[in-house]
Amino acid sequence: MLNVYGVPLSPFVRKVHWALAHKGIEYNAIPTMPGDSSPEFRAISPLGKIPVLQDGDFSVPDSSIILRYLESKYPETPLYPQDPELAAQVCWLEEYADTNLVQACAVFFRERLINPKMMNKPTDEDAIADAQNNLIPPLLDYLESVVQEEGYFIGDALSVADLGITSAFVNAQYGGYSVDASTHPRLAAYLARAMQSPLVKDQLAKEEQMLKSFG
Ligand SMILES: N[C@@H](CCC(=O)N[C@@H](CS)C(=O)NCC(=O)O)C(=O)O
Repeated sequence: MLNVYGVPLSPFVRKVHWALAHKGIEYNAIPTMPGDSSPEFRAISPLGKIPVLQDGDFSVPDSSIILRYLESKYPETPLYPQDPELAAQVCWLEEYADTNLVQACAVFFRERLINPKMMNKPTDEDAIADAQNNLIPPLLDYLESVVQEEGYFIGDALSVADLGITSAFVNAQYGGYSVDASTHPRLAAYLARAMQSPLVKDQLAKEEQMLKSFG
């Protein structure tokens, strides 16, 4: 069976769990914290990052590469459109989500959950204000200009763009942030649809136990 190293509160690990669930592939989730320094983990994750996928003797890190591997190996229930332009667009949106969007969303998660409840550190309200006022608005403006009014983020089927974007916003939501429907109505409506989808609801229910441990 496949092994996925990481913890699902990581937006990148969550993407991999969602992709596997969407494709109906069973796997073992191997709890591993970011930066794990054990030689066994470093051997399969040279950058020390989660997630890593292990498939027998083969292993590969990085959520986007893992998703591409899963698509090649299990092409049923695809996560990439056939159309070349649409395929490029969903990969770009996945990249956008995995970089600047995750970074901005992570501020709320870190400052309102990880630091005060796990690291015994005070919340940095200036960092939250900076994310809210400077980091997030241009990202939301861009996403608002691309997202469809109905259905998936783009295209007519679930794609890696949906996984990346929704997963990033889950972390912001855990940190008490939500997109304002009065300024970004299409994006807010999309996120409401995505969060209510059976795949996402089912997967987030599995994270609840871990969240409760934060108190
Ligand atoms: N591009 C990578 C990013 C993975 C990543 O940054 N993971 C974080 C956890 S959310 C991590 O393991 N950080 C540990 C570190 O940077 O040492 C992916 O898509 O998997």
